[in-house]
Amino acid sequence: MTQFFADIAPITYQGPETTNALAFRHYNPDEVVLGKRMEDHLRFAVAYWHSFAWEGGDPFGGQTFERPWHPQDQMDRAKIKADAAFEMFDILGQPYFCWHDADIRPEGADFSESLRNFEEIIDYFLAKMETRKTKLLWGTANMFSHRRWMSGASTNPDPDVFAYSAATVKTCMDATHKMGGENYVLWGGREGYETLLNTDLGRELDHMGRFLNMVVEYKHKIGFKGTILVEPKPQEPSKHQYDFDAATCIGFLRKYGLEGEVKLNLEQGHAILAGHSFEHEVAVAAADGMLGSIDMNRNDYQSGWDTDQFPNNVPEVALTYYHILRAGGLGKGGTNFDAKLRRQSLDAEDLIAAHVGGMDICARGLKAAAAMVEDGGLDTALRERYAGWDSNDAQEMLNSDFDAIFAGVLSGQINPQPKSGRQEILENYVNRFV
Ligand code: XLS
Ligand code: NI
Ligand code: NI
Repeated sequence: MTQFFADIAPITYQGPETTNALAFRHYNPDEVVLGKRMEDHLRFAVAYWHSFAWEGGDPFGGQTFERPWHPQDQMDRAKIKADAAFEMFDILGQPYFCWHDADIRPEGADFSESLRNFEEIIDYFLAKMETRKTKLLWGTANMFSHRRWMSGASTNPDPDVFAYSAATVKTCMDATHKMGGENYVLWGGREGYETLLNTDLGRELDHMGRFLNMVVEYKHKIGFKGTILVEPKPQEPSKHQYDFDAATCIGFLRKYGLEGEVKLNLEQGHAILAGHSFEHEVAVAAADGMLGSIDMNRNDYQSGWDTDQFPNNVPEVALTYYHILRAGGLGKGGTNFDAKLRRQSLDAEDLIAAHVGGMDICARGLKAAAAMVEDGGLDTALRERYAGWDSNDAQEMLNSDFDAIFAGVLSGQINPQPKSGRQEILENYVNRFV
């Protein structure tokens, strides 16, 4: 036992009426929602980087947190960090967690030392996982923090960095595979540009497309059964990122022949940065069968950067899970809290409370979404709105051509009559559930 979470008992479900600040009011893992346990719907994951590697810095100031595993440059402290992380997983009953290589091991003097550190920590994790329920939702490579990645990883103008990226992703895929990870994620924070004055955009996209094909080829070579996921984000840290949003990623995957192999990991804050709602991103991915997993956080609507706060808005979360349920659920994906404390939230208790609150908000959202699915009101409204397309004439029109359609319209048989979109009525309907 580390002393970090010493006074905090495992969190239990106590129902909506409890006044206990460290209890679940809505997240009841065994409660059955639409025929499935809540835990199996939501598949929560802790993000190692925000909860254990981030030190509380922002662009104007450095570290605010003081943790027993700081500074994070030694293997013994990386193990103390792992001990604390797994204690938190136990306290919360977390089914999953996610890591970047750089979150879990200190950087070595060269590639091989970094790899040795990484492999030692992976084995340290594996020993802990033998006696616990917590599994790996996904692993990923941090190819954006160290200065070598400043001009990109697979899109770097320097082929040596492409090579370093390939070797790095190979090691992270190997570790994810060894840990039984259910997905592997690629988020390209520096895969984009600062200025087009120094950027050959077409060449960089081709390199990224080839790189992602190598990821898929390697997945099959080692027999990894998890899903490869790309995580869209429009900007930050790069001025422009190639994986801008779900629609852009889907076009990219098609262009490079990857649509059957790669799905999307969608993040709420990234959706907002791209000028979308989260449910828009989920609906776009679902429409193409590319919904993989979600990173759950919320962004500040005023600040214009990725604030990565824990979710606390039930209506937003409910509509997101509504679209997830309508798409058949998260499958092998999950709800990863890619969310961090505010830098003034110094205590171990803050870290637990943030997750408890996030899990409760998601549970409330899921229950509201499930109630809407069961009630079927939105489905009925959609069916009625598109009912005209159920007729044979309408279906035949899709197989005809402009001349045939033109003849029908000219004859006066077709005379469109506008109908209400009923938006306010539908918004009022949703408010009955959230
Ligand atoms: C950053 C991203 C990152 C990915 C994993 O904004 O959300 O945390 O989820 O590299
Ligand atoms: Ni993010
Ligand atoms: Ni993310």
